[in-house]
This record gives sequence, structure tokens and C-alpha cells, in this order.
Amino acid sequence: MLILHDETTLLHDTVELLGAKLIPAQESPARIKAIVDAVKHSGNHELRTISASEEDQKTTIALAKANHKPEYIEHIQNVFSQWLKEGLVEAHESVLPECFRLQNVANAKLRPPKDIYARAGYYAFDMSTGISKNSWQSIVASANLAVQAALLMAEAPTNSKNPFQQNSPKLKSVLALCRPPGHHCTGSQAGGYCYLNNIAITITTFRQFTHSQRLRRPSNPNFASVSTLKFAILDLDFHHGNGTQEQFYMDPTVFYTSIHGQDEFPYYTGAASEQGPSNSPAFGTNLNLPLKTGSSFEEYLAKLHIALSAIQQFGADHLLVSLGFDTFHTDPLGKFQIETQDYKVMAKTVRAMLKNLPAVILLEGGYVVDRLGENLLSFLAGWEEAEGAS
Ligand code: SP5
Ligand code: ZN
Repeated sequence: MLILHDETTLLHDTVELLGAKLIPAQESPARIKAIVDAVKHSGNHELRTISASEEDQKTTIALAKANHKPEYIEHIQNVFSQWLKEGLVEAHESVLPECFRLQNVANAKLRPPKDIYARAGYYAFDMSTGISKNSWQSIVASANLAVQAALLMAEAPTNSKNPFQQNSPKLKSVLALCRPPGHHCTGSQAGGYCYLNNIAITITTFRQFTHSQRLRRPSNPNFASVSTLKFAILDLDFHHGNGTQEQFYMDPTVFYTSIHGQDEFPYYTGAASEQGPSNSPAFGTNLNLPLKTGSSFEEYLAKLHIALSAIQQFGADHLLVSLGFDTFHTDPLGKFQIETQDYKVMAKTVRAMLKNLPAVILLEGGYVVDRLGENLLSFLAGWEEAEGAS
């Protein structure tokens, strides 16, 4: 498997309020280090370590604006230095919110508070999503990995007349080691360790690329057929991807399905009744499969089959996987009975049922640092077994 990584994703280092304790965030740089070490040690995969150029960063931020409000992006980018300047935070500390959005009957239209200290609460929905000195660099590097993954897939030779390209095998799948993760943040609120929605940015990149290609080469017959791309998102993180669901809830061209802990974080979303807006073409393009905490892998697989059949029925052009390892049986934030060897079966099941769909896999959660490497390798072994080595 081609695996994309950027060392800048390791800079983000923050705190979270868990229960009543302020602790170093469980979403830590050590997670990625552990995965990278395991991948290198295995020798079975192509690890490509990249570094976002200034141009890449600009492009990524421009693409992110299709999914996030510009003032939210500006806030995430600048709040740390603003707080530092005002003496509200020290260089080694993190911005954390104090007072959240409060919808009220007298003032139906919400506006960001003037107070810079209070504004952190306007642009967040929890206290697991601190912003440290270098967070912004990691956030952009993470989203850029998603952008680069999409570009690689979009550029993979298809029916090219170029003989050199015809000989190179078509890229079927790519994994991006995104950190911080993305599936919880909405268009204007960070949460659940997420700041920019990497999956949404991948989809924007595919669309943008296809669009610009069409403009540049309007006579190319291939582009007419891909101009209305359909995407399927399979969310395998233990938590419901509320942010991703929200981004595409009204969009009939994007199918979102998630298997997640029932009544777990983020608590207010993830019910099976959330199927898309009724009386709309997008109705039925959202499929939530909540699973009771403590469920076995067999129970998980039954839900996975439902998700995969639904994706087959939808008929997507691209598969996007939100991959979390917080489904692991000892995860501090997850509560399923899934073990290392099960990830192989899980991935094989996915790839066997969706064999021909070009796939972008993005890392989300997973907090048992010293088991992350073997869990990922197990997943990749199953994926590649079903895909057939190439
Ligand atoms: C990407 C991802 O996996 N984000 C998950 C963030 C979950 N954070 C909140 C978990 C709340 C757990 N509550 C524990 C209460 C004290 N034991
Ligand atoms: Zn999670």
C-alpha cells in the first residue's frame, strides 16, 4: 500500500479535559510515530514522507474553504498567537474553550463574541480540541495529505493514450496518515480532536481536479462521464463522524455510512433515523449503524455487511474510508470487542465487496499507541489480500 506521511503532523501537541481531568491529549504525536515505525519495520509498504510546500498549503486552505467558513479557518489559524499576545496562554500551553454557543430565543442569530477569550468557545463544541503553538501547521499538513491522496488517485492513468502511462499499474488505494483527524469537526466548530474535515477536503479535491481538467481539456470524452462523481464514505472509527455526516447530509452525490458506538461521543448524532433530509434526493444517502457498546466482532461484521451492500447499491466512483482503531478492545475511548487479527478480516471484507472502487483511506482515531502499528498492518494485510498484490 502507498502510505502518505508528513512529519509536520507530529508538531500538534495539546491537552484535553477528560472527565474532570485536564490531561495531555490522547490524540498524541506518539500515535503516528508508532505507526510509521511499524510500517518501516514491516517493509511491506511504500511509505512516502512528504512536506507541504507553501503552494500546497495555500491550495489546501483554499480547498478547505469549500467545507469550512473562512472566519472559522482564520480563527483556528490565529487564535493561539492572539491569546499569546494578550497573555492569555503561555507558549507551551493550549487554547481551550470556556463558554460554548448559546442559542437563545431573544437572539436567534449567533455571532462570534467580541472577546477573544470567549471566541474559542464559539468555534468549538468540546474541550478535547485544544490549540497549541504549532497546531495550525499540523492541521494544514494533515489536510494536505488528504489533498495529495486525492490528487494521486485522480491522476492515476486510466484510458490514457500515453504508452508510458499504459504500462504503469493503476493506483487502486492510498492511505494518508492524517493527524489531527477530521471526521468530527463541522463547518465552523472544532471537536473530538478534529479541526479540518480531511474526508470532505478529499472530496473537494476530486471535484476540483475533475473540474479543472474539464476546463483545460474540454474535448476529452472521459471528462464528461466523471463530471458528476459519486462518493461513498465508510466510517470505521469507533465514534460517529458527525462532521462528515453534516457536510454531506444534503448532498445526493455523497453516501455516508458509519458503524459506531451507540450513545457514545459525540452523543447528539449517529442515530439510525438520520437518513438524509426527507422529500429530498439526498434522502437515503446517510446510513448510521449504531452498535451497542461491548459488541463482538461478529456483531460488527453483520453491520459491516449492511454498510457495504448499501455502498454497492449506491454505485460510487470513489471510496473514502475514515479509519479509526479506537474500535480495539482495550481502547480507552472505545468499547467494542475487536482484536488485532479482526482488522485483517474487516479490511478483507471491505475490499472483497468493493473491489473495483478506487479508495482513499484516511486515519482518524485509535489510542492504544503500542498496538496501533500492528493493528494497521493487520488491516493492510487483509485489504491487500482482497485487492490482489500489485
Ligand atoms: C477522532 C476521535 O476518535 N475522536 C474522539 C474524541 C472523543 N473524546 C471524548 C471522549 C469522551 C469520553 N468520556 C469519558 C468520561 C470520563 N471517563
Ligand atoms: Zn474515534
